[in-house]
Amino acid sequence: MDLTTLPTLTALSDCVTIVEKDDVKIVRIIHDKAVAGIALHGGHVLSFQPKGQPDLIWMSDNALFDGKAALRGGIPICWPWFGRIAAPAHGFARSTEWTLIEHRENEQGVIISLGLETSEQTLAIWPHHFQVRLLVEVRETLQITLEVLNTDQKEWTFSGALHTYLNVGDIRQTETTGMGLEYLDNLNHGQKTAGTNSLVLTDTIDRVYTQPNEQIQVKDPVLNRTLVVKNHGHNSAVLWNPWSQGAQTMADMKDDGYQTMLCVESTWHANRLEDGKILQPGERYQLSTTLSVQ
Ligand code: TA6
Repeated sequence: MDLTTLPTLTALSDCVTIVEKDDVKIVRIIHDKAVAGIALHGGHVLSFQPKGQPDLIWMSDNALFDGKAALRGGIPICWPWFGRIAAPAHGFARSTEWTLIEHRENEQGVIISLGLETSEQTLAIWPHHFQVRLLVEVRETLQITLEVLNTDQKEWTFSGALHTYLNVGDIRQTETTGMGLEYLDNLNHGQKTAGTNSLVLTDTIDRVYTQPNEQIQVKDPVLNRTLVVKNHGHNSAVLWNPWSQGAQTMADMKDDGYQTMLCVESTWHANRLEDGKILQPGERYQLSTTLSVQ
């Protein structure tokens, strides 16, 4: 997504400005090492372009920047749950306004910190007290860390994902390795299945890999690069592409949008809300992902 043409609302420093697209405010970073953008709506990374590279992140041309809907593409923050185990799907964090807490920069890059806390609105959906920080570190690589803190008197459980949409030249020529072998197949009632190490997609896929390698590699001969994804604090990694039949059902994705995207997600997966990761009062937990070009 080209952020450079969006008009500036406020300049926060030499590298960091607040810009606006339709009804969504965006923290825009223009640094020697990379250009990036994070929407305050959803705490959603929209773009990450290290110098000399096409965007690592895919954004839908039809994404709705109305400040209400979750944005299609980018890195949606799925929290406090992943999937459709409660409503709204993938939790409320991706469709809630976050606050800009801090920005820092040096010659290596820029660090942005966003926050989300309990409000009447969140309590109506999920009756627990929390504080969440999203640390976005924009350098030659992109690192995103979601840190959740239980500020309640009682324990609660959560699941979630950093639901990264990677930008690829042609999905049919893209080879993914490192997802591990065992997966739960969401296209077959979550059935536990044994897979292969190398994946070149020819149809829709929606899988929760339960034993991913430390590094996942996405080899893209069209853009002539290999993307490397390193996740931490996860219990699984999700691979998703809706293919043409899925894209046709989504108003915020063009029919051919699936051809240039692949979701590789850092996930804490649970089949039910109550089976999620337990967090005691005062306890913190971090889920992160790092993207780089090899
Ligand atoms: O992460 C894969 C997935 O959970 C799929 O099942 C698919 O529906 C996708 O996320 C997108 O979900 P969304 O609610 O953004 O349409």
